[in-house]
Amino acid sequence: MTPEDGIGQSDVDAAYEEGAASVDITSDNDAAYDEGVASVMVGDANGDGALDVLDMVMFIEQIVDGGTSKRKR
Ligand SMILES: [Ca+2]
Repeated sequence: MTPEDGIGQSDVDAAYEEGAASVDITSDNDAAYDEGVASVMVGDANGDGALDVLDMVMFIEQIVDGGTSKRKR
């Protein structure tokens, strides 16, 4: 079948792929997620980029201290 306007399925497919790629918001999700996490990672007390029991220990120590070790006065 020859389309009257000269646009075949391959053209439509190519245009679709191009359009899909231009609006693909999932391709950089990991990077965006990591960036977001890094910006709000207030729980990462020891700054190693991970939230784990070591951070809890640091928080507990700060609580036991009354938080004085974190204040600069
Ligand atoms: Ca940590």
